[in-house]
Amino acid sequence: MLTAEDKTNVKGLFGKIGGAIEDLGGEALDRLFLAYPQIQTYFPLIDLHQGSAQIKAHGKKVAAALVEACNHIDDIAGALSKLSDLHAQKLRVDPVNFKLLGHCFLVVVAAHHPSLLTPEVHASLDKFLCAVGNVLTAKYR
Ligand code: HEG
Repeated sequence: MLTAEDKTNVKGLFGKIGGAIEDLGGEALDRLFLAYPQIQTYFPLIDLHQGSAQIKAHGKKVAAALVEACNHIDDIAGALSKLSDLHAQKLRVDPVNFKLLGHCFLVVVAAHHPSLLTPEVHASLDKFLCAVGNVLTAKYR
């Protein structure tokens, strides 16, 4: 459950990161594919070399979805409903992978914005990413 303080923290963080979040999405994916190579099997059609144009493009989409979730933080399930259908029913991504991507995203935020990621914001961002992952894996049955 995201508290009112978590929501404020996440909105504040996203506001400060601004448009740069698109690049963070791509970097998080670079780390995901390098650190956890088994995940590559979900993306047979993408050029998975670090920094590739396709990873950047996909990172933008992931980042946009995170921004959408942040903008509708009181109804993440509603905001990401179509994406939830896609991931759970079509792509059938093993839920553990959302924790790995969330972790990579958190690391990238820490690397680029160390001063923004206070322990409180860290905890709130972690909870937010977890909430997004839960929504994207909620429709398996
Ligand atoms: Mg997913 C497509 C967002 C985790 C595998 N993902 C997409 C798309 C978005 C998105 C916005 C594009 C949808 C479209 O084109 O209509 N993904 C998204 C978020 C998160 C996430 C916000 C978690 C924070 N995705 C995720 C994970 C995996 C995965 C953990 C697998 C390990 N996503 C995946 C695949 C596709 C998408 C295989 C299709 C890629 C393609 O079109 O080639």
